Amino acid sequence: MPDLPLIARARSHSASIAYRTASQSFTYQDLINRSASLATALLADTDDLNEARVALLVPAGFEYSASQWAIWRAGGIKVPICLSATEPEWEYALTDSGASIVLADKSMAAKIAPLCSRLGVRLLDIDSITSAPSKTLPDISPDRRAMILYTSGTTSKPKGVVTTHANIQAQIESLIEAWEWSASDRIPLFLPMHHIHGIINVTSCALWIGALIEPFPRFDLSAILDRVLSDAFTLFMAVPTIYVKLIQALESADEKDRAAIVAGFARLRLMVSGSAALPASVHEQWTALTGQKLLERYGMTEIGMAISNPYHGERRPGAVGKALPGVEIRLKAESGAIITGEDEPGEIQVRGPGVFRVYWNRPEASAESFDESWFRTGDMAVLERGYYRIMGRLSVDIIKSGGYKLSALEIEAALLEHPLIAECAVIGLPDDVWGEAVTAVLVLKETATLDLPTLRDWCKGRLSVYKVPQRLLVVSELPRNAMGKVTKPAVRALF
Ligand code: MCA
Ligand code: AMP
Repeated sequence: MPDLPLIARARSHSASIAYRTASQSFTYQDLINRSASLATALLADTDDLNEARVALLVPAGFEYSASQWAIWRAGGIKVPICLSATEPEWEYALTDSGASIVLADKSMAAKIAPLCSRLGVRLLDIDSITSAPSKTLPDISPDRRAMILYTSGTTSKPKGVVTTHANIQAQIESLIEAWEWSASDRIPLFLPMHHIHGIINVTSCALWIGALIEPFPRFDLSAILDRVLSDAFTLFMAVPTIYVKLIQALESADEKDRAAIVAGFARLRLMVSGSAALPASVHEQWTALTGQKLLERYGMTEIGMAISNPYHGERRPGAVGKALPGVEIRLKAESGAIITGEDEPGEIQVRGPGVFRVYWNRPEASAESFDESWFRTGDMAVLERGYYRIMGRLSVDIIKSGGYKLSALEIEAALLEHPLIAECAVIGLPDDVWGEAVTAVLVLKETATLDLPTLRDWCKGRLSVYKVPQRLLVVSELPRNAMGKVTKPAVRALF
């Protein structure tokens, strides 16, 4: 039976190193073998998972990718969930996706076991699975659904973005071509593995081409800088917040250290920024420090990467470049007209083989997100001298903080559970490090008082750390329009 293309490709570079840490290396053959064992355990006494949803709760690294391949080779749909999410957030992802299995490593398994037993979900601890004899694995067609990624949007709760194997392959091949990935590339991995940036741009591209990944348990600045110094990498991909943190670190380093680290960065073949707007000032500061011109690109969970500055040619600060290979872009004006010239802003709409199928179990939201065959991103852009420039989002209820997309509505719903909060409005305010800072404007119940540390403390266990408000303003009433509706621009004007 034919292998999934990514497995067939891995066989062709089976002896190369796929993952390397300070203490261990794993080859592509190790990935093939380990994923076969895990797939066998997942299948138990069935022949095919037939698109059963398998939630993945494994830290970034060899075992994560082996687990991902195992789910796919067994015929399941991978639902990666955030390692640091709260129990209510995990419960939502498991119940919304209808996951029947959770695949976790030993330490995460211990944390999620009570939830699994409450929900009646099978929990498989990968550390308890040694090299089981591998059974015959099912034939997987490219049209089969492969992944559900939860993304926040204009609805309170995150929606599950469903992509097929063919969608994922198209997303990978587009980046391999545009950014000239090769088997000799080496890339650090420090991004979360429940979002496309870490899953597709870093690991899937690397594993497709036979490159090497060096995983870090978290964004550990000094460990990463150490490895940059040792020329461990050829490629580097990060969100703008990380570049801001790198600049701060370099500026506070002593002269000798700074010169050595800067020289390390200067030797990289390519450094990419994305997931949120890279301020032109950060782009320029990075070039001034290292001589590297960051390549900024634009993407979205629903479509993969869509627009990119070129690998060869001008990388323009403040702009995201042109459509990537295989991706069609159009701008649609508020009037409904398709924009054909430059300098006129419109909504970015995207078409191509990488674009997702539907939101899981949400036919209405799925239908609304397409304009005929074009996906409506909700982002505004303008074409200037041949390059797209992102102007912002159509919805005020979407916040981007540290590269994470957050729903103001979801945070508001959580805050309204607080016994002292009568009303609230959540907005994102510009922030030099995080891009936007989650900001809560509250009306408290009579005579109540609440300060930011107390509110943040209360949020722990309810909201992931990056959703917890960073700023707080208490008011006696929220600004409303004539219809009585809270108006976010007026809330913003309070600052
Ligand atoms: C954490 N902290 C924050 C935030 N997050 N403060 C303000 N705003 C935030 N968003 C605080 C914590 O409360 C903590 O405070 C301190 O920062 C350290 O927290 P930690 O989580 O350890 O932070 P970090 O490790 O330094 O994380 C920063 C990070 C991370 C590495 C930039 O946010 C990250 O990995 N972001 C990437 C997300 C991503 O991959 N997005 C791509 C989505 P205290 O010290 O007081 O406790 S995919 C996408 O967008 C599309 C497809 C695309 O185009 O890529
Ligand atoms: P996500 O849902 O996490 O995939 O986030 C996708 C969103 O991130 C897009 O709709 C944009 O709003 C934003 N985004 C991604 N890349 C960029 C970029 N280079 N510049 C501005 N916004 C970006």
